Amino acid sequence: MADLQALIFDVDGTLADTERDGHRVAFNRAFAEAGLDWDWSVELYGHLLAVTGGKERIRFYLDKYNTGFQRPDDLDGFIADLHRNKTAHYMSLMEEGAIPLRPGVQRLLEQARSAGVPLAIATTTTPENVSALVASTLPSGALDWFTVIGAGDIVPAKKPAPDIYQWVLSEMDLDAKSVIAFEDSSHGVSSAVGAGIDKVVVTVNDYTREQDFALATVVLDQLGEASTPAAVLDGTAVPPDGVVDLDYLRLLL
Ligand code: XBP
Ligand code: MG
Repeated sequence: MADLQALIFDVDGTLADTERDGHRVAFNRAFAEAGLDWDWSVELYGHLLAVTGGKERIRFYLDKYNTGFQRPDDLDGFIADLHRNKTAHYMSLMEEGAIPLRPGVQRLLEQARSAGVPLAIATTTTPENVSALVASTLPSGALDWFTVIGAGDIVPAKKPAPDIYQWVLSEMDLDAKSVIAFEDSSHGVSSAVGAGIDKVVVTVNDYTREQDFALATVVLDQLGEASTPAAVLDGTAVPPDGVVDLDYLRLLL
């Protein structure tokens, strides 16, 4: 059994349910401010999540769902401006405390810190968004709980490509077989597994529940607290009392 060297967390959908009431709302506010009549409904946004990365998602929307839009000559610049404004709106939403952490997240982060197990982040979202979420949900200075934060355009290819997990593993000089990744989506699992991580704990949400998680180690509805125990949706490793803790994770490894 390898020694557990780090826990690597995805952000959107895993640390917090940020997509529907955070990112989606921020995109729509940026569109309205730019005078665009685009409105990403809860349902449409579920389809748009097929592509990770906000700039990439806007382009996908134009290619697939809004082909009649008269594109400006500098489409890249247009999308970059829209996305910059979307990030500002997202950060404001986080400052207002719009989205809490998912059950069990803070408990597990704190347990790992106490036990000296390093924490890291591997996400496709913009780095400022990670800082804003952490600042609005965890104690002051909690960004420093994470040894490495891999986010956004730091790698050229976003999930499901393995690049962001490879980057985090390389920055921390870690063997992929000695870490556990936490994800909410099949793209995230593909990214982690592609980087050689074969222990991936999935906590699903409403957008990802029906996805294919054949490559995940275990699929849960949440990390669990004593008062709200986690349910196993797929896999044989049942967390004792429905609470994902370090003992359980070490057994997975
Ligand atoms: C999250 C994403 C992100 C956010 C939007 O995927 O795809 O793009 O939706 O953030 P994952 P930005 O949880 O797999 O990392 O607009 O900052 O890209
Ligand atoms: Mg995610």
